[in-house]
Amino acid sequence: MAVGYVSVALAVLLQFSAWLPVSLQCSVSENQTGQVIRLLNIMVQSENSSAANGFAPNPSILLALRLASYHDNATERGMLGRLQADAVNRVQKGLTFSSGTVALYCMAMQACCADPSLTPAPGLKGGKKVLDMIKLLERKLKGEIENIDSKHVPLTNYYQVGLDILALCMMGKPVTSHSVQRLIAASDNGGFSQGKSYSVDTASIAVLALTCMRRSVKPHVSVILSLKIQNALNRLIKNILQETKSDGLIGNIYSTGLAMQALSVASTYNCSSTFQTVLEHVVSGSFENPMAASQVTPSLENRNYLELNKLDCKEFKKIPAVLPLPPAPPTAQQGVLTIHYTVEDGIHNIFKDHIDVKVPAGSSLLRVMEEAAKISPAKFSFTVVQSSWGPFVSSIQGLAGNTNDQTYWQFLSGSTALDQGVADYKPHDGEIIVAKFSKY
Ligand code: B12
Repeated sequence: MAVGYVSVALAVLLQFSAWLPVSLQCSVSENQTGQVIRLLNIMVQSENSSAANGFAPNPSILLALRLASYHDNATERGMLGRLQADAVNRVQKGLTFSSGTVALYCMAMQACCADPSLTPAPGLKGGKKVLDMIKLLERKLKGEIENIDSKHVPLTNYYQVGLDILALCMMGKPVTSHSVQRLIAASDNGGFSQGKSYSVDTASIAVLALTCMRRSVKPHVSVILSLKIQNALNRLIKNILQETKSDGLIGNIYSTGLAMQALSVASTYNCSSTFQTVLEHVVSGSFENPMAASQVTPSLENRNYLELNKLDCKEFKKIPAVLPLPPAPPTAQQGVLTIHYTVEDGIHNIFKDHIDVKVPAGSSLLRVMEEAAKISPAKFSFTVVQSSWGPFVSSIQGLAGNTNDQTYWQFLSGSTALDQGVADYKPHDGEIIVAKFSKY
């Protein structure tokens, strides 16, 4: 009886709360649209400059631009053409093309209403006029799954396996139940963790992929698979929600956008405090990195990757004129900063070197590392590889991270892992920065 009263009271409360304006704020209101436009401009400007420099476009950015309600037609069209040309070039020359990159290329093409299986390829070997990106993605996913079967780890990572399944499913292509079950098994057996922390980003992509699969698998054809997918989704949603912080962020600020997409398609959650905190971060400049902007923008307008094949490619609402960005606020610290920088082999414990570095206020961690390398190259020289997020530190003191061994250079402030890369993170005076060779 008591339970009955409680549930009636709860039902009334839930109905009532639906009328409270605060619970409705899960996407930008009219007077907040400027923040979305600012992020769109950051992405458009970065793409225009990479086009001018002959760099390949970023498919995550094209995806985000296509999902937005405002558009820059010329940039999007130009990006699609360059994306198609880059895919053909990579295949022709046998350049690196990871499975997740192929998946993002396919999703971006699809969002532009271009069929990825008919990618124009004028100079392809064998007289073929088109490149079939879907077949390529199927082969890439097969490679990932075979590696999991034989070596218990994907060729890349489970974030990319999730992207592969999501892209194939969004293109209406069958995904083997074995592949889906490999993703589910990883989600249950710690495959989504990086070191000590749970990757909300990976879990969110898996939720989007599995939600797409759940919608496409006919329950009467495969009752068991449908049930397995639904149960996995329930567990993933629970895990993601468990990572919610007191300010509403889920994981960290850079995973929250993807988490919002996942939660909005697969469950009901109180999005308002999450949304408000994300918006505050947009205002305070946490998303100046165009890749970060691309992953958060869809959720600011309550959009998600499962909508990418429903977009209208004719109707464009132009992005209002580029608003002049306000000048960057003056950095609180002026003058010179001292950073205590340590480089440590945390796996074989062979070396641990320390240096105090002086840099001008407002310098990035990359600048600190460059200064350290100038002073003592034998101990602090390092290499980077460029990625969609900026420079990724691949080796320090000649010791390089490796996907097979699951090793990498992790960056910490004291004992807390940084949530930005070395080019974006700006250390403060007296900060202890540790680069630690670690396992993930
Ligand atoms: C997998 C992963 C890793 C793996 C990559 C190796 C592997 N096994 O593939 C490992 C564990 C090594 C890693 C390391 C780091 N990561 Co990481 N990573 C991811 C994750 C979950 C997926 C990346 C991916 O495969 N994308 C898909 C493919 C197709 O795109 P891609 O651009 O080709 O992917 C490559 C790059 O993204 C690169 N990479 C991965 N992480 C980072 C971080 C930075 C700053 C850079 C420049 C490059 C980079 O490795 C990918 C595989 O080759 C993303 C989540 C996300 N939301 O994007 C976080 C993510 C990109 N990482 C992040 C961070 C902060 C880091 C670290 C700086 C953490 C730290 N404190 O040390 C380090 C990088 C330090 C360094 N050496 O420079 C943040 C970046 C946020 C930001 N604003 O910059 C993200 C968004 C996670 C988060 N929510 O905090 N990462």
